[in-house]
Amino acid sequence: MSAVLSIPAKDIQPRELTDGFHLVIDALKLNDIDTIFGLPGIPVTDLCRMAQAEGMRVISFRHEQHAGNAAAAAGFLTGKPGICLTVSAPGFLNGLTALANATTNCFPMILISGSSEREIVDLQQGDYEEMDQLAIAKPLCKAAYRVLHAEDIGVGIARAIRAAVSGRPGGVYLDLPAKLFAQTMDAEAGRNSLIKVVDPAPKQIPAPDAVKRAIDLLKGAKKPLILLGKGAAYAQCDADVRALIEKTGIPYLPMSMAKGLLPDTHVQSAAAARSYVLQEADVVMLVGARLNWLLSHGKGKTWAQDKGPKRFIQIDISPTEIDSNVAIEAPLIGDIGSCVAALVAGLGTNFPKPPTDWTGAIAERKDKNLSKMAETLAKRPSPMNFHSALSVIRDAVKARPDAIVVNEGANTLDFARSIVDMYEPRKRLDVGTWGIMGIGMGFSVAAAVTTGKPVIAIEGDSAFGFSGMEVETICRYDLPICVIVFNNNGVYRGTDKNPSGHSDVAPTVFVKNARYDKLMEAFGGVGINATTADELAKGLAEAIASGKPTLINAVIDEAAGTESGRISSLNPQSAVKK
Ligand code: ADP
Ligand code: TPW
Repeated sequence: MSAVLSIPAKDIQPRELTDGFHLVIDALKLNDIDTIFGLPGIPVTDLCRMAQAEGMRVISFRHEQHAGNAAAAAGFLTGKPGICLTVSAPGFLNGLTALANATTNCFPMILISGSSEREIVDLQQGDYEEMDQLAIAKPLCKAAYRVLHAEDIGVGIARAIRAAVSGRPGGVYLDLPAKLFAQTMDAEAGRNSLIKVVDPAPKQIPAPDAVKRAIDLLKGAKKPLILLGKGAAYAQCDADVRALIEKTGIPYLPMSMAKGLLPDTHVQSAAAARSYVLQEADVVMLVGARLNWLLSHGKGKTWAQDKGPKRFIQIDISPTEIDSNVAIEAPLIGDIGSCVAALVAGLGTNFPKPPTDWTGAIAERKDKNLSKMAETLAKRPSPMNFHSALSVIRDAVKARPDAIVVNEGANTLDFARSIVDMYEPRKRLDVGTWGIMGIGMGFSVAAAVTTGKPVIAIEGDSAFGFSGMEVETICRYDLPICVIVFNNNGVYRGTDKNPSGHSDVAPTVFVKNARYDKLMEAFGGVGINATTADELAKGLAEAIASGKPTLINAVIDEAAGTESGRISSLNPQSAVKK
């Protein structure tokens, strides 16, 4: 008999144990992740409770899609993966749209979902919430992993973090079966199994010859243009981006979520002459922006392709993005911080300023368009239209440039993007690459939770409806969010008629004169019904000053705006005349 076994039972010290629940929490905390956005239920209810008990912020939502959107926005704002936690099958599926949207937009997030018993799921024996979640998630995100043993939790979370933030950021799915949470192991072995991820998003330094190629092309340009995309905002190298723009003197256009990287009022911003510069430029440098539909794929009328092809420089971390739509003459592969710093260093002291006939022509068009816009914004029609309501918000953001603007809708989006100037980086969150509706309240909650700054959500009435129930979440956590619903009684406008004579209203029409403000009041927030620009201005100023959850129902002319806003041309047309 061995000596160990001869120790009397009363003298054996119980060993300290840990379990799956605690290992997940410890692994997240070890990697400086302090917030979970989620929705409790079997098998993650205790995980939510314990995470809170262990000092994490656990923000519970009313629907997983909004928790997922919050995680994605937190990822964009902080550069750390946002965490969304859901239950199995339906909860997982509800979170999946947000995961796919995050991946599409290159935002780092991790969707962690509980799942049912593998043995039963794989034999399809009908478990509670049975679903092969890993297989379903895989094509919709950047990476997907499942952890079956408590001792692998550290590795699973480390891999998920690295996959989310390294290279082109994106969404990662982490499948945690219910049984894993209760698995126990020795506490010290558990601690030792965790991994603190070292250098999760390693710098990628561009090759010197690629830098030289880009600078040479820029130098030779007669009409150069720089396009800043949300990748440049995400990269958090604001001073270098500004130095690149200002040292070269090249006019630039910000994509919507790159607004504020430099103040929209910057003398080199060509936003107010957008169509002109896209058509006229001869060399275009893309910085963290893809030539997708939002940029008309780099071809066609928008780019005056008939006048000859443009020459492109593209900075991106993803080598396969290059040549995706048109030929890129000078690809610059690396992280934007390193690439922009290398360009700035390579400019030297005698980099030629762009020709004054180019900058002068832009300035002339800008001045004309801006004074036309100022005239429109000064009008005070009754009822309000998009311009008069947005001019009020424009002033409010000017007064509080640290406020974060969240924006969705069709006309509400298009007009706000061009009317509401942004002054600081990463202050604008919107529908992104998909033009997805439903990000409003999730993004707003994340913005408030991660920054503590005031949030102004500019929402079409249809857009708001996708996540409207989360006003309860906003009130529950007492977040400084002012939601402004542009209420024009329908999807796009509220004027459609049912041609059939049936009493059903047209498919784009909502209940007339709805009072969205009452929704906020139902949960203890402040509701305001604004029928004039003055009422809107007063309500918004009070909301920002008080920091109280507020919803302003801004009554907008139901005939204002256009179908689908600025992208009407994407609507397929029927050839059949009735
Ligand atoms: P926008 O919609 O503003 O035009 P996109 O989402 O189309 O922007 O493009 C963002 C691009 O930025 C993506 O191609 C992505 O690979 C790239 N990107 C994201 N983060 C970085 C980074 N840190 N360094 C370099 N490129 C990045
Ligand atoms: C997930 C299609 C694009 S814009 C929009 C819808 C339904 C709403 C427009 O009405 P709204 O805006 O918000 O009242 P406004 O400013 O013109 O008055 N489902 C998803 N995403 C999209 N993009 C749609 C549907 C859509």
